[in-house]
Amino acid sequence: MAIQRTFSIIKPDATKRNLTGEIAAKFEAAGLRIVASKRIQLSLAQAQTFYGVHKERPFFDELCEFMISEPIVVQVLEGEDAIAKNREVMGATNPAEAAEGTIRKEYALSIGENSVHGSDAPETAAEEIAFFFSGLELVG
Ligand code: DAT
Ligand code: MG
Repeated sequence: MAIQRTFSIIKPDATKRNLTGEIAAKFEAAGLRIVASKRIQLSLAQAQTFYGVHKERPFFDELCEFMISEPIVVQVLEGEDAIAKNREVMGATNPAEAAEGTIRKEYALSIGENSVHGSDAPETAAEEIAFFFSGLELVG
């Protein structure tokens, strides 16, 4: 498997509880290099665009309100098989189903307030990285 880049968000529930460093340490311990990182606060329109694929889902409004409730940390992670590796480190969407040692098992509060986002495929990773970062901000 080749070196890939994936897009990550440390979500409001985690930034609010000062977990940014602990979560970033888990990415690094898994062999993922943080090649871009910034703390931002999304507007409602940005959150709705980012999660547009979920706009028909019953939790969409709640999800967008949550994502704008506090600052977030957006990052680009690079490494061997980075998309799948990051999803593995994150754990299942629902923390009740997440494996031991995963970020969501350790830190997530609920299925909605689940501490991290990670891209699910090469196409979405490329789109999500381009939504938040310019090429100049990616320092491999
Ligand atoms: P993931 O973040 O694991 O890729 P997803 O893409 O299916 O999961 O959903 C995006 C986010 O939407 C998820 O991280 C939290 C929220 N969400 C998903 N299912 C939910 C549900 N049943 N109730 C509340 N929020 C939900
Ligand atoms: Mg997803």
